[in-house]
Amino acid sequence: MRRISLSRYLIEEQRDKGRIDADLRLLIEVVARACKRISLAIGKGELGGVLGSAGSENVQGEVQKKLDVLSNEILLEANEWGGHLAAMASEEMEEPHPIPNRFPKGEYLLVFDPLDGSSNIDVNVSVGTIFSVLRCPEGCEPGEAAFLQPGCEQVAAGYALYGPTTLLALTLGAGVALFTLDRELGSFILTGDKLQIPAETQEFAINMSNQRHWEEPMQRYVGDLLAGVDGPRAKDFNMRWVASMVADVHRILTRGGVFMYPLDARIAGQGGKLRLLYEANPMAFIVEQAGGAASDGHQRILDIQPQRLHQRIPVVLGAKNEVATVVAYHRGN
Ligand code: AHM
Ligand code: MG
Repeated sequence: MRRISLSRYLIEEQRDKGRIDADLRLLIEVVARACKRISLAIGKGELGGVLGSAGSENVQGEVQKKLDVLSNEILLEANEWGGHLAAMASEEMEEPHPIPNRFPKGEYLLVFDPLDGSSNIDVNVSVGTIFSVLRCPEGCEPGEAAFLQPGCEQVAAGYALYGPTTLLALTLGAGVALFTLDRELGSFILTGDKLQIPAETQEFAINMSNQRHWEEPMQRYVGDLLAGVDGPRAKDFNMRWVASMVADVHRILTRGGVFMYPLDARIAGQGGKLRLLYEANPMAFIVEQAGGAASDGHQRILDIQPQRLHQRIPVVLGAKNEVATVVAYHRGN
């Protein structure tokens, strides 16, 4: 593997492969730079005074952590002035964030969950940033309607994982590349390319404590996994749950598996737990680009037409054959 920097990787994608234009290259560079700042802030922990609650709530009524607010501000500030964006939308803000008039505007829309898995911050467990890039439809004001595009329209998506190492996974629609942050150099260096998720797996990720609230097909599916070698699946399954989607999805990109956050009777009214635009779509794009699949239990996530900016949906993603099995249980097969 050529140990090239993210900058060189993006230049080659633009100049040699013609896959991206200069604005998209700049956009990804700026997002990556913002992720480095977030990584630094997280790394300081208690010493940086960034742990704990911010004393506010976001649009979904969830308590915001100081790092939720800080990460959101870092991403907004970094991306406002470059001239590559028409607007941004964030899990932490009710309305899309327009580009201030003093700056030029571009044709892209940036969507992000600035700090995913933030319940893990205070216990020093991995968290991440998830982002997705869309084109602003021509002649469309960059308000909420501009963002309501199905995930198959994404031109890029990625996540930064703030774990023992800080990683950046990126897709530009032609496979998934992985970069590791060299903390001394301050650069993301290519350490994985064309990542592939094996079609079969014996490992699943789900919050088992919600079992009694799931719909019948999911109860039956997980029940059959737990029955192991003596059950209908005739093999033993292992389970992992970090409760940071970025970390759980990254494990699946690294060693396979299936991740599920199904519909739950307590949250059925809101459609699920995870957000379509900020979490499900970018992760579904990445997983499909690595040969996996992503479904809401019935249909391909990337085909879903969003109705609202903060829409939530059930999510099943990872090993292609295992996702197909979950869909088959939902069909009653
Ligand atoms: P967040 O964006 O508010 O952090 O919520 C999303 C997170 C995901 O990272 C993770 O998969 C899930 O919520 C964990 O939920 P739970 O605490 O119910 O296990
Ligand atoms: Mg999140």
